[in-house]
Amino acid sequence: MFSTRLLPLMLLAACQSGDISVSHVEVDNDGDGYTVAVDCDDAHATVNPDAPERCDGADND
Ligand SMILES: [Ca+2]
Ligand SMILES: [Ca+2]
Repeated sequence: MFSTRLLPLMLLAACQSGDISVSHVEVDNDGDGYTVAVDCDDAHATVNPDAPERCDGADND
């Protein structure tokens, strides 16, 4: 009975740590620390939600 009570917890832990199928929103293509879910330009590391807005015509934040 000990193992049957632990099994759901083990499956849950495995799902959280090893499932990469749900991680497309967690991909950080430019490596700036912001995933595609929050990074408005995931092709440029200088563009992220914490980047200062600069007068260069680009939307830096
Ligand atoms: Ca990024
Ligand atoms: Ca970016």
